[in-house]
Amino acid sequence: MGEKVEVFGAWFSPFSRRVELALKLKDIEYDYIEEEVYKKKSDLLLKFNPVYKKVPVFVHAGKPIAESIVILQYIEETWKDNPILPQHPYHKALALFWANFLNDKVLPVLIKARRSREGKEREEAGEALRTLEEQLKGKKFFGGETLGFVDIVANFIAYWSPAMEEALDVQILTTELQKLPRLTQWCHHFLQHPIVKQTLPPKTQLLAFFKSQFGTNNLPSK
Ligand SMILES: N[C@@H](CCC(=O)N[C@@H](CS)C(=O)NCC(=O)O)C(=O)O
Repeated sequence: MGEKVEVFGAWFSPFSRRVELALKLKDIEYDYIEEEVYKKKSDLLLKFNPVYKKVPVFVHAGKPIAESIVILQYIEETWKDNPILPQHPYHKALALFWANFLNDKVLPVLIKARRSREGKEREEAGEALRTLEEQLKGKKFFGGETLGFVDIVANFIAYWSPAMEEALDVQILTTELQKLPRLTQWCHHFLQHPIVKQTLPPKTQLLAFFKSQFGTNNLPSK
């Protein structure tokens, strides 16, 4: 497949890094274009993702696709080598179910709990994380022995959310993880993966960015 592959991303974005991780796992060469999403979005980004105006945007042979999970599915269907999803339709559907659970449930409840710092939101986050803990019974990664689609989507649990908590001096995920040995082990395996390591932004830079962007002065009062 000789057509041009481009990723419009942001260095700090876990969503952009999901796409880069999938491409690296499949050994696909791509051009990376850094977007200043919180300063000035480029005309090209607005043209390619007029609905959400967010990164990542994946452009294959000039054709844009937005939303990291949709992009990952496209990559998987286009480049069949080194699959990241199971082949069987049922197992594939389950992987997509858990990927969506991570994006639509776990991520929002962690953000909500971090903002409110109240018991109810904390409990909701704990419950979502315990559900993930159950999924890891007898497994190294969500997909089994090798890192796959669900692990890629879960990247924020291992790196970005703990960094955000450190930057903002909140302990939601960090506290829950102490009670969740499988998820803690999963974080460890994920972070130790040689290709994952290539996609993690430098910690000090990330902490400084989170502090400046989302620090106390920028948080809603409740
Ligand atoms: N659901 C999207 C989320 C993408 C997203 O939130 N991107 C952020 C950067 S981490 C962004 O571009 N924000 C710019 C904005 O909100 O205007 C995905 O999975 O790709």
